[in-house]
Amino acid sequence: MLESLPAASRPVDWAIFGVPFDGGVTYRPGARFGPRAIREASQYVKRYHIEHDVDVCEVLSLADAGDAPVSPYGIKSTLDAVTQWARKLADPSTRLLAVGGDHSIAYANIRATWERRGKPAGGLALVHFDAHLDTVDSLWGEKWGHASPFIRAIEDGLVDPKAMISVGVRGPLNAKSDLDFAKSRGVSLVSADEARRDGAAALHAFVKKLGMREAYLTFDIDAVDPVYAPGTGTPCPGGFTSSEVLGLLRALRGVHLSGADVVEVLPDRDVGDATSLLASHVLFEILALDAVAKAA
Ligand SMILES: [Mn+2]
Repeated sequence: MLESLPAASRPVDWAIFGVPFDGGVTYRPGARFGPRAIREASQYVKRYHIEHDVDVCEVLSLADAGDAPVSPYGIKSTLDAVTQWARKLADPSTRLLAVGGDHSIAYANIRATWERRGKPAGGLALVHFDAHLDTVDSLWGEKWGHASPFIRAIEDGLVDPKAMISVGVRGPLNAKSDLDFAKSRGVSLVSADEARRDGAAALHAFVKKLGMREAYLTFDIDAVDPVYAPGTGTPCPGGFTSSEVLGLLRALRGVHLSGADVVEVLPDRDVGDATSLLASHVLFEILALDAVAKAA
C-alpha cells in the first residue's frame, strides 16, 4: 500500500543530518562548516541515476533532519549527544545518513545505527573509504578523535572487523605497525594503488559475500586526491579521481545499506566548491545504491 504513495508521503527511508563538529581533528580544523556547504552544493544534485537506471526520489522518501546537537568543547560529550539524538530520529525503520564534521562523528552514527537495526550480534559490516585507517588507539591521551572511530567501534562490538573493508588507504604512515590493529582483526585492506587496479572487483566480491547482510558505509572525502577534493583537513596525495571514486561506489551495487556517513569536508580550504559538490554527489551515489537495491 505504502509503495503506491508518492515517496514524499511515505515514512522516511533516509534521514540526512549534519554534524557540525570538528573537535576531533589532528591537523586543520574547519569541517564543522561541512554540513552547510554540502547542503548548499546539493541543490544542484538531480534525481535520476544513469548507470543504475533509477529515479532515486521516486523510490526513496528522503528528509533533511537538520543538524545534530554538538558541543565544541567536548569530543565524547558530542558523540554521546549525537548518538542520543540520532537514536530517536524519525521512524524506527528510517536509516541515518550523517554529514560531517570530522570522522570522529562516524562512531555516533554507527552506534545509533547498530541500536536501531536491532543490535546485530558481532556488529555491523562496514565499507570504509579513506586515505587513513582511523584505527589509532589514542593521540595525546585522547581516545575519541578522528583517527580512532573504528578502533572504538570494533572494541565496542558495533563493527565486525571480519566484515570490514577499507578502500583507499595510502602512506606515508608513522610506522608499519600502524596497520597492525586492522590486520590482526581481519579487516580487508585495499590500498589506493590496489583499488585503482581492481577495486571494483574487490568491492563486488565483498558485496557478494555479504549477501543479504546489511553494511554501513563510511566515506572520508580524503579518500579522493587533494587535487579533486582540496577542501579537507588531512589531505594525502595519490588518492582517487572523482570519476574513479564514483565508479567504486557504483561497484557496490547490490549492497544492502544499514546507514552511512560522509565526512571531513573543510569548505574554507575548498576551491570553487569542488569538494562540497563532490561530497553531495557521493551522498547521491549512496542513496542511489539503496534505491537500486530496493527497486530490484
Ligand atoms: Mn577518516
